[in-house]
Amino acid sequence: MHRLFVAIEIPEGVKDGLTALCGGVDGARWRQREQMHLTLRFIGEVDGAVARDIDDTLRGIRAPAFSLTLQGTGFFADRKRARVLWAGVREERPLKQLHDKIERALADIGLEPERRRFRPHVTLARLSDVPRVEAEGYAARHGEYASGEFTVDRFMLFSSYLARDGAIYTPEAEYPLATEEVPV
Ligand code: 3AM
Repeated sequence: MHRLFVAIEIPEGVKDGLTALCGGVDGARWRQREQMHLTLRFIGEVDGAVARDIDDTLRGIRAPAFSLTLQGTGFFADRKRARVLWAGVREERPLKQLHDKIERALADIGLEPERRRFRPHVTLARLSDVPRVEAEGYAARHGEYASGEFTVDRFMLFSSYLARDGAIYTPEAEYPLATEEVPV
């Protein structure tokens, strides 16, 4: 079985800025640079035949390259506890369009639809037992964060291996996005 997800890689220079955001909250398990990415679609455990179907259908996606800027920080929380600290994105539309194409391609091969709304973010930390107010303070302190603009000219299929001291993410396949106008 393979535990798979679709994501965009973060350039090393942008990771420098993200790494600088990783500190100052007790109870945060900060992401290592090699764990940083922007998830487009979590797939989960599939067998080898389904993994090959996934690769085929993702390879058939035609979508344009686009520019992306990370901006701001925030958190996901339940009622009392914050669970995840993240960096956000400035302009969600191109990501959502790519996400929707991926969702349709996966539905075409029979995968269950993702019911949760897509909220693009780069996870910076997972939290255990951190009160909401701590995360609110963190997000307020780093509200001015913005990366430089970078080009997204491919997306990736990753596998995730849950090791004892954190997840190991391995790129399994890459899918180019079109960087030139297609003549009509
Ligand atoms: O990239 P981030 O950190 O946003 O939280 C997991 C991680 O997201 C998420 O998939 C990414 C790669 O592991 N993930 C793990 N299990 C999940 C699930 N059951 C999940 N997302 C949705 N449903």
